[in-house]
Amino acid sequence: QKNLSILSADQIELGKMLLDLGQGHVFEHWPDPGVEDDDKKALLDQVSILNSSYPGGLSTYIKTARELLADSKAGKNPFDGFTPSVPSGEVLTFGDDNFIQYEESGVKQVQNAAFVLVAGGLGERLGYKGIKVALPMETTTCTCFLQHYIESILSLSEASFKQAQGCECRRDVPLVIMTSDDTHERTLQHLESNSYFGMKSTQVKLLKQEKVACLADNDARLALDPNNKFRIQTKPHGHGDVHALLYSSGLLKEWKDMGLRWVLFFQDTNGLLFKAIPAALGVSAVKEYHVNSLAVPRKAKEAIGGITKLTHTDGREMVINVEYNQLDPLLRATGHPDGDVNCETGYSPYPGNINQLILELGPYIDELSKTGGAIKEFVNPKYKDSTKTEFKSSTRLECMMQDYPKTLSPSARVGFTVAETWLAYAPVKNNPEDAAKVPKGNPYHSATSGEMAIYRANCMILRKAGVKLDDPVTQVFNGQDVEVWSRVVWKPKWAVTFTDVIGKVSGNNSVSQKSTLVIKGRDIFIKDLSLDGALIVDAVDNAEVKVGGSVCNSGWAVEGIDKDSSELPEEVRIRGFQIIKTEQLQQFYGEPGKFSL
Ligand code: UGB
Repeated sequence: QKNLSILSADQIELGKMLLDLGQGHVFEHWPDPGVEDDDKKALLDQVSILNSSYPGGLSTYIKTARELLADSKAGKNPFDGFTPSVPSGEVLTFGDDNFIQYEESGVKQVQNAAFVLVAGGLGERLGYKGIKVALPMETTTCTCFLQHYIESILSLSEASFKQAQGCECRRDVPLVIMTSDDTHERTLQHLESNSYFGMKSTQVKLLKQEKVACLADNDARLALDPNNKFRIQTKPHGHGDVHALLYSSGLLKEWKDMGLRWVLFFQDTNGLLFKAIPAALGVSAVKEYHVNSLAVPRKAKEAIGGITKLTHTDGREMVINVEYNQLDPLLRATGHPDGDVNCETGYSPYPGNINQLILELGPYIDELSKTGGAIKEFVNPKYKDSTKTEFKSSTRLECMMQDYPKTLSPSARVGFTVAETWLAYAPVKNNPEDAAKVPKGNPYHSATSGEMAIYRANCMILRKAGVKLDDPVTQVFNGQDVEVWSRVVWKPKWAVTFTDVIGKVSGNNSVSQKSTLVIKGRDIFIKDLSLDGALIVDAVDNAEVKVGGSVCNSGWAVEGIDKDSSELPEEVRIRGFQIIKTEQLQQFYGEPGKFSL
């Protein structure tokens, strides 16, 4: 009461709201007016942000928190009444006719799509200090994830425009990047200092997610920062925020008015993703899926969520990701005594969620008009003891973008598309120490395995296109056994689909295991090439280059390093190897025309 005089009318309203919500403890330690007044106002400014950035405001947040905390204390099963079963979806085999047709349909749709990258996570698990999107995807060319994503979108949209020529006007395909306080400035700076990697700056929008208030106890009392009693402690709310941010930004409506039909969501460090995107988008278009999750075959009990159909006793149905630690108990509790086990394919019948979602814009807007983009949340308090009355540290509500279908009506068309893991999924999430502890045969999901997966996928694609490539050798880097294939890398402008690759590779080509092949130009045609060394070819657009004959040199080697060696940059150390460039044939064709190497 005594501090009312120093506050504005809005701040007083916010204060009253907190009192009504049973949060009086936030003000208990406030000294008399005249002492620490700026700090008091700063607290209410923070309350204002916390209130306005959450759908329904702080009152909804606290009400939901009380309900979820009570459920958690009571040990309530979130799947009570639900029976799991295997949902239906499309299983792709890279390079067969079905795959090629879906790719073609997908490319056509890219002109009608918007891309959304969720990049608010700092990647504590990876132990890398920079933002993850700036991390080199591979160290042969040192292209970072963000550059690759942007170039892939630009090349796909170019291909889409060519296919649709004559019937549609050209669009700048939008890219949204969700950032957080942890990543926003550095993401913007990375884009600006690299001229947006060739995208128009107006094509890219950054939406920053806010953190949410931490909760100190089962009564959802807001936790004050232990180092600052005038600040409410906050933590990230999870990637599920992307839906509310897209909705409140007005972008969805803008996209609808532009005539767009699809929104594609993807994560920050999966260098393979764009190899599967065209076909998955094709599946969405052909099957008219409102929601399509790109998935990979999943070994039973593997630590990624499983896409599952859940049917409730009251008739509700949904196709949804069930996190791996919940799937096994759910199956056991519903008449599957062995839980999550592999079927005759050698994989779990529940495909692995890799969190790359394709939503149809119309139904998405309809749904968000009802929910405001709020996603079903969860809470994961760490209790001090079995009485579950006190927390070890404060907790908060969290939400995941893949939980979007939870509120959809049963008539919504929710499906999935399974692509082979080697083609679609190699995230960089784990630090070297944790990766080295991964049980043999399970994926490391480290910077080491992420880079090797790119060479492997490119080699497998070239093999499918008829190129003879040596088998890989196995090497150990940072305590991880990895297959080392020839280091083949191409820019998206050279090929974004398998059809592009087939159209640019012909005759009798061979590439030895020690080789490096980097293709940077668009119209580079590989014919009768025998490569044993390093070859880097670049060309301006409209320079058509035939690459063939025998290229033999000492090449570039992959050499193990000590991860603790302080002379090397962090992005090299987390891989456990570096590329030693001894000798190469490097050609750049800078003028339009026809050339032969
Ligand atoms: N992210 C945000 O943008 N904001 C946030 O608040 C948090 C994250 P993680 P996670 O593909 O293997 C997901 O931390 O959440 C971004 C699925 O839930 O890498 O542990 C962040 O920048 C899981 O089912 O992953 O696990 C990053 O781009 C499984 O599919 C993305 O969200 C798993 O991914 C994912 O964040 C997986």
